[in-house]
Amino acid sequence: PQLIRREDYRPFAWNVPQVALDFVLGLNQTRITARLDVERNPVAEADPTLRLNGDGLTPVEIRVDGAVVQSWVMEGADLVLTLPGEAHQVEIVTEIDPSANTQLMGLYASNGMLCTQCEAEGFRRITFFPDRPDVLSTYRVRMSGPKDQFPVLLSNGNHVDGGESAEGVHWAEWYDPWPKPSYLFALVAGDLVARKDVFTTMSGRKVDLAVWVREGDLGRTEHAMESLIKSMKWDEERFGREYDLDTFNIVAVSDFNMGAMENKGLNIFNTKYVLADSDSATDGDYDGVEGVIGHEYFHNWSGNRITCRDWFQLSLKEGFTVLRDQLFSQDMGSAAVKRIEDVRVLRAAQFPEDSGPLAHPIRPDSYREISNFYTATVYNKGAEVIRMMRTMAGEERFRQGTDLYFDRHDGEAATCEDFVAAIEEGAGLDLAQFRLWYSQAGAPRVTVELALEDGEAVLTLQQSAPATPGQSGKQPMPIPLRIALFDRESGQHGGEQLIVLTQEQQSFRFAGFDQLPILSLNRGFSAPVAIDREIAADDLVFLAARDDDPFARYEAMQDLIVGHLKKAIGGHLSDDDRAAARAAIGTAFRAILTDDTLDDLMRGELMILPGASYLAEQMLVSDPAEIHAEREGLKAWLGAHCGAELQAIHQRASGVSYSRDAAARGLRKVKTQALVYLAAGKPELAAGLAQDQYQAADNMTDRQGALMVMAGLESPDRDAMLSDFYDRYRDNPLVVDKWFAIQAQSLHPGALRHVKELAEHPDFTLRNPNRARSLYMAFAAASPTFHQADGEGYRMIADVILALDPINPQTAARFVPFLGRWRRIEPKRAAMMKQELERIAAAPALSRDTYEQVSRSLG
Ligand code: B3K
Ligand code: ZN
Repeated sequence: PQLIRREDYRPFAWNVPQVALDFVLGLNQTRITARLDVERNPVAEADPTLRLNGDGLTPVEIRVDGAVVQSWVMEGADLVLTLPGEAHQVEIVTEIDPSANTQLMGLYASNGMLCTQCEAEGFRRITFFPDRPDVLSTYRVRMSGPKDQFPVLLSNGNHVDGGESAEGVHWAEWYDPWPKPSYLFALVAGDLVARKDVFTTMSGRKVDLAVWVREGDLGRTEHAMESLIKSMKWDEERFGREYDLDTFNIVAVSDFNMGAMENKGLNIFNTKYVLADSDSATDGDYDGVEGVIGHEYFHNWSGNRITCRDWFQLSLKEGFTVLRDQLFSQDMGSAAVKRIEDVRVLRAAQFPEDSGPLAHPIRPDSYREISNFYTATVYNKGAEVIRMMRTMAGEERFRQGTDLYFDRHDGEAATCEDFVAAIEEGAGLDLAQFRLWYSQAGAPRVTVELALEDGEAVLTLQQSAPATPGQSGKQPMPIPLRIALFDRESGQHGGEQLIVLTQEQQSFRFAGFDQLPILSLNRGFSAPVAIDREIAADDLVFLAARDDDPFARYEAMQDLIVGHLKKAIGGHLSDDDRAAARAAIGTAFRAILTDDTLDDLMRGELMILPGASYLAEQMLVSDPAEIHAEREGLKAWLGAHCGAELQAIHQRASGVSYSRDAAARGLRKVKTQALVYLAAGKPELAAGLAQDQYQAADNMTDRQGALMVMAGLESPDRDAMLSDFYDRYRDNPLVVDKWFAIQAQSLHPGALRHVKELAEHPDFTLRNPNRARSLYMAFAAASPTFHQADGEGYRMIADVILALDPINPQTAARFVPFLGRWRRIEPKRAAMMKQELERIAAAPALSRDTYEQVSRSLG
């Protein structure tokens, strides 16, 4: 497959101001007539050929200006026409079989309904078209089909007309007045019901809102609708963005490759991010729904009104929209807890990507398959990069920057450079050097030294960025660090400051210290960097207990634990040293468990141990079994050492009836956290408590928490609890997904065997992405047995990739990074992982998606 380069971008030779699509719908056969008004693009190099992308299509009929033509050619999958004049009308008929579309890209059937997914390049599986984000058109869409099968017919924009055309056949016409690229096109036809509401925008316009689901799911749509209304309001208040159509539709679909899609006026969602009620959704699921509904809604401005010039600019819409959804969730709940969660996600998913074979800048330079670049780097690091601009500008000036961006580029297909230039001007920042964050991959490492010189605290920082594929010798980048210096006597600091490290090495001096202060650094995680510093365990214990920045407090606790585990994993600890380190951690941990000033949501956050993948990041090469053993060992020690406090927490949190307020959520969080530690330290006691928690549960958070803990134990009650859960929820696919995932990611030593057995379960299928992920993604990401010494976990995941690739390449390719980390794993396992990658590479007819990921991982 061909390598596509950012520097090769050229505008398209033709504009397509208007598109009219006519769909004659059927599950097994849909006929599409596409009428494109095309005219030469004055800013592009003149070219009489019109190249229309296709993927698996054959033209049934082609007309130019009303007359059938034969003078077209196929070049690969694309259709090429030669057009003599300045402007023409091109009409193309195609036929497709949605029921055979297992890739879930383009128009496909799901559960008897029809729906679309076009980003990034799915539209070309429906009709021939310049399927690139810089070709913007207005769309008029007519659909017709059997009324009993497809009573609801939806597309982008506003419903303009409809009726019955024959006995039992009806049609609808939708018109979207906002020019958009083809990737934002959407269509839904099916037997659906809606929860409806109305939103009045800031200028007083009424918008009809609807959340469409299958009939039995209507009772689980309240939270989605509330989240949508909150999002609309929030975007008006925080970013001055108003909605721009008369209708906003959300449709929930159970077969979906990712979370959701921001199609103009018609968002299509994975059911996982729409449906929620207390019986079937955890607190985390509720947050997921709110966050994703917000994210897709916010795309209406950051993505749809202003879209991307080309796919290399993906972070323009995704990084910015992730930042917007993060800020939204911060405002809707606990800002501190949300920030910690976002950093945890970044460290678990993005840091490993940035330090492995798939590392790429947030604005990549080349790709073979764009689906592979919807990554944690483009999304989450992209958000961090924009957050840094916001930190440097301050909230108000940042808003002036985004206002300018929205004003200046409304209606355009823009670039990351356009965004940076608008923020630079609007916020009044100099971002010349900052632009390196868009072009350099890899997380910078900052080394820290603090010294006392003549009554001044001298902070010396040094930055270095690791080499990444295709990039060595990096330049220093501006790194904004929020810091505070705590006086040892008073335990206070004299105010937070923002310093920006711009050089490779730089010293900052702070007057008025006759004793070395305790440094609180990168508060709020103001920069997405790794910090390297020697700091006394006592100072970390102080910060973990006393820092007034909640993130810094969390970080101190993490540092304390990471520092210890790193040494322990290397086997460099004497028994005495281990005991001393554990004692320090135990002191800090107990303080967290018993601090009355902490709210429980925050307490629950502070209790979480650094994840295995974050720990692995700290070492050049590591042994997953050692990491697991040391991490679990510490957990067990804490569980035993703080057993009484943990039990007290569990008891305090039990018997409180369900509510969604922060206090009740906090209690549920610490309840299961306490159980997790007790399970490690006092397994028999924990099994009993898990049983109580499960039986008493009046909500999914408690029930799932208890089951998760039980699934990791060798308890006689384990099987019964798992069966009970399954029997109770067998008709709810999202909860059955949980049931698969809980077993796949459990701490049980037999997890690999369980996964193999579950693959034979009648409810298991590779064809549904949620289900495939619930078993195998959960396993590869979390089960210690993925790294089983005999390589069986690696073999199984490689087999899954090979089996899934012909069905759904996009989803198959998502499993490759788990094997791709081989260079960072101890040699024996590394060899086995590499061997599996080679086995995949050797398979015939590999998809572009999987081929690209495997070859980068081996390269
Ligand atoms: N923009 C879509 C992602 C599409 C992924 C295509 N492989 C959802 C989102 O980020 O909002
Ligand atoms: Zn997005």
